[in-house]
Amino acid sequence: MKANPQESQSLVLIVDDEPFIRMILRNFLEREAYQIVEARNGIEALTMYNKVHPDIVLLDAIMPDMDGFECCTQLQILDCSKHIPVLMITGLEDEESVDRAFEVGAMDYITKPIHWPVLRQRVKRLIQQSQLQQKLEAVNLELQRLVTIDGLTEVANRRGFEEYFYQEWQRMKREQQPLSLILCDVDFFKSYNDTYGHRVGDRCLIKIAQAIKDIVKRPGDLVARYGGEEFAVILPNTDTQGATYVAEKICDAVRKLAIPHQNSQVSRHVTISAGFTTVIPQLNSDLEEMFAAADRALYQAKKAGRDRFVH
Ligand code: GH3
Ligand code: MG
Ligand code: MG
Ligand code: MG
Repeated sequence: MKANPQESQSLVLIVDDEPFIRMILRNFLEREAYQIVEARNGIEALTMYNKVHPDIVLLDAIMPDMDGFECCTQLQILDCSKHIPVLMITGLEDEESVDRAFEVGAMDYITKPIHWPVLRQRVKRLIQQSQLQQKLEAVNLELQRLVTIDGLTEVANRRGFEEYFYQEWQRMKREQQPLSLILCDVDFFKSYNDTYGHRVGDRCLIKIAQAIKDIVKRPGDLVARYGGEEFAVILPNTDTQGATYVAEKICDAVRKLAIPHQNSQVSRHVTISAGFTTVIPQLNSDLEEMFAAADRALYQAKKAGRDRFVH
């Protein structure tokens, strides 16, 4: 029974100090349509691993320079997230060696003389498991990303906002750097919905989110929709002057979208109000107080006539 086509492209790293063992393993696995690379000891194996990133490592235990146990330990350190399948193939049959092999991260263990049908199945299964594991990890990462993204506007959602705000708050506290938070709220948006309908309202929010994203582009900055028609911008390492610049540009960009709003009481177009605050987080200060300060500034902007920012 041959390996299936997907596995046939898999790359096997054979590590053994005996040329004869390497040769018979190579011959057998090449017949199974695997690609093969070889190493003569642990040190060569690590170099080769870094160079070609094989799908599986067949690892002898006793070798000069660096043995299989040490090599396996080092492989886990190199790529701890990738779950490299290491299959130990060794003459050592004692309990201690078996235990040690699994402790240092080997995924499977077979003894010499090699039972070829068993080897074939183990190699096949280990590669399949590792590929499945990698796919699951990719799906998991994507899911983690999705739960922090707002489905409508594709900026961060409230959860993404809260996680990032907390993270950057802690970082700015450690680094004693200024953190700025801008809160934006669309003016008279209830009447916008009442006038144009909820779907047009949604499209308006998408445009506003995009306009904000186009301005807030520095790596480390985050745009979020933290409420219905409320957006937040987190600006790490940004002082009052920087935040003033960004807040002004955001208000201006929304004005320039020139989205008609015939029932707005401040303009013929959709506008936003914004409030921001800048702090260097201290040990005894807390981030809810920072959020509340930005919210108070936003309220002041509303009270002062909307279509403006206050800090
Ligand atoms: P103000 O200038 O004081 O902010 O007035 P406002 O009408 O914007 O304030 P209010 O908080 O009373 O209304 C917010 C409105 O935003 C309520 C709701 O109709 C609308 N809204 C909230 N979330 C969404 C959404 O996801 N889609 C749409 N289309 N509208 C939303
Ligand atoms: Mg050996
Ligand atoms: Mg609101
Ligand atoms: Mg509003």
